[in-house]
Amino acid sequence: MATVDARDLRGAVDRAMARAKITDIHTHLYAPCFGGLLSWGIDELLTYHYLIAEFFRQSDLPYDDFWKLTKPQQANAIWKTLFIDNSPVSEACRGVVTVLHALGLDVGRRDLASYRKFFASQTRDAYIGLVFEKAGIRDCVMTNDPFDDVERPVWLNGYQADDRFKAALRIDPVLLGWSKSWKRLHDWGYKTEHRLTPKTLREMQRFFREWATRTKALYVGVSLPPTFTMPGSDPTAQILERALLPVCEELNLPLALMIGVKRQVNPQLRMAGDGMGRGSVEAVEHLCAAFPKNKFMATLLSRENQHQLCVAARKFRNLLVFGCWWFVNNPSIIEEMTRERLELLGTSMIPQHSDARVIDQVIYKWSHSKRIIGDVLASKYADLAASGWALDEAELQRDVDRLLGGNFWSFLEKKL
Ligand code: FIX
Ligand code: ZN
Repeated sequence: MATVDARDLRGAVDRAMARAKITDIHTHLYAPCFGGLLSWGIDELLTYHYLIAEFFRQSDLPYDDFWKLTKPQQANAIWKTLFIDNSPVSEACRGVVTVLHALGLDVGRRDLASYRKFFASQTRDAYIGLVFEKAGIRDCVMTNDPFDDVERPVWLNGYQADDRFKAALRIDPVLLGWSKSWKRLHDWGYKTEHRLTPKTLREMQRFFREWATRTKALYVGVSLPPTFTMPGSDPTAQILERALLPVCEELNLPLALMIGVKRQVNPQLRMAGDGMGRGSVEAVEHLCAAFPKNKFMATLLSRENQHQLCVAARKFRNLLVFGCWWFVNNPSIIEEMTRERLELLGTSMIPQHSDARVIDQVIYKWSHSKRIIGDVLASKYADLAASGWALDEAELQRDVDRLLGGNFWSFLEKKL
């Protein structure tokens, strides 16, 4: 292939990104067989918990009065408050505008009723294909929770594979709430008790093994509070060390550590009520060093953790940094994180995931992020070109393919 023209680096990056088969490695989307768990459409977009948090900043409506509204009524209130009475400049608000525009709807009319008519004319399964195509993603990874009473029965009886929706086994209740979750495992036939006896640990491992196998999980995931530390004698540390990590090593499954979430800092906001704090990169370093045959993916919620996490990743080949998670998934911070990652890690990282909860969101989360990632990548290539480096088009495509999916899939294959 030809050398990339240094005057057209940005265009070449865009074309490479358009050709890339993107894997969205962390979402809250669901395959069609999970029915109503898969959210889509304008009222779901408008009642996304990010927008609910922003709504309450601009409205004096009592929390309980909002929660009594139907979803369309909530969407109407959010639309009026955040899009009509105020300009939708926040990332989550702009995302809705991006989605409507990408679907060919006239956002200039600001006519919510007409948008509802469009969505009402869609069939869900055809719409999924349209959204994936517009977002330019090939497949995504779900967040699969055996403790979810709606999701679990589908896995036990009724799951239908859809290659666009891969699984990840999410086990927060085990790692963070063992005092309660041991009983649920016991009800499901695992001989567990609250005390972490050898038998309980063996049965917990059977649970991990059976669910990782049942779901064909690509990785195991957990979100952890800013206070998460390792090593430790607390149940979280003990379960990680003595039960979960040996199974992850046995099955060659990465453990995705998502650190920094403070759940329910304002319970009146319900799912919108989670906050964040600065986490401990030392805990990640300890795990990578103490478990050299385990693979770890990590994303941290605090901007203040990002540089240290990149340096930690330079020390451990069993650590793969990924995404601009949640409260750092904003253009100003995505730009900074992508730049420092490329400067410290080269292309050995995963710049983004969407965390989409409503399938339409992948359109905006990816278009907004690809623009920023493309800008930063092109600027790094320009720096190279300024030093005389001639970039081959095939090399550019190779880099982009790796960043947008390839690094993830090769990390899954990696044997330590
Ligand atoms: O723990 C997580 O997977 C978080 O991403 C979610 O809890 C959070 O609600 C979210 O969707 C953020 O984008
Ligand atoms: Zn998430």
